Amino acid sequence: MNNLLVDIKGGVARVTINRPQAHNALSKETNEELQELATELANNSDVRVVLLRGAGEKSFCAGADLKERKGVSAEETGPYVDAISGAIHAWARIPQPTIAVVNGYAFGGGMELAIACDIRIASDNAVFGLTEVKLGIMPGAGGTQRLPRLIGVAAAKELILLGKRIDAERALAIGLVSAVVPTAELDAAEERLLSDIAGCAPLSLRMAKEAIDRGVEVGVEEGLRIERACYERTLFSDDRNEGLAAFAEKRAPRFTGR
Ligand code: CO8
Repeated sequence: MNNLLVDIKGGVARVTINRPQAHNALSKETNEELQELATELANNSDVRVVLLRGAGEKSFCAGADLKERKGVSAEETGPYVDAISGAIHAWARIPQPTIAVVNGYAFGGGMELAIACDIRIASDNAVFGLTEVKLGIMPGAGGTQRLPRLIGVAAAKELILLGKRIDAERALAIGLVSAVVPTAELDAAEERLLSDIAGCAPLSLRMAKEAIDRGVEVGVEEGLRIERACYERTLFSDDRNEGLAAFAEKRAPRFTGR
């Protein structure tokens, strides 16, 4: 891939948007690669968890590639915006847990990509913003839908309707990120999360994620039915038997994902 670095090892897929000269902005090709990769990762049963970050220390991702976009003709606009929204929605559909490691600016589509992930941690120099209203557009790749579900309607409206840029400390206060650490400690924070996740059964993680993601879209009764169906997928799994055996034998479980 020309714009992404991908390293898959020990069940962990580390993906880096590698356009530091453009603050990791989302060119059409980057979006196509992100979408293709999301599908590949979703179908890779060896991958237990996916990490996403931006190259360098300045930016996670500065959103749509505004320079490229300026040259896009009226006829090309449809496929162009489909590429960015398609990439971000594909990322949200990855069934394994996804973690955005926000190492700097996350603006526009970059912030939409971060909120399409399950967990976000940030460096203390991170800045978040859905800045689209300042550019004559509006968030169109999930920003108006995923952000209110994450942080509530009032806080989401404040950010979106003012095109406001907020720092990492405020992002933590409103629940947009779960941890903020100095840039130099970001790798260690990432490792702690990975180590926590390594102790969890992969199928349990997928099923719990599916129950949450589908459940928030429906009423509680329907949500409870979804939860039960997902629960039953874990109930008859090898990992459930392994979890019980490990508890009885006072040892760490060896989960296989089956
Ligand atoms: N696209 C392309 N190039 C960029 C972008 C970008 N988004 N951001 C920065 N760059 C480039 C600059 O043009 C500059 O290039 P050059 O060196 O050739 O002049 C280089 O990166 C360095 O940038 P700066 O000199 O500006 O660096 P600073 O450190 O001063 O500032 C910022 C960095 C804060 C990131 C600043 O560049 C900035 O504010 N960028 C714009 C951020 C923004 O508003 N993003 C939102 C874009 S809109 C969007 O994402 C909409 C998605 C909607 C999807 C809808 C689908 C249906």
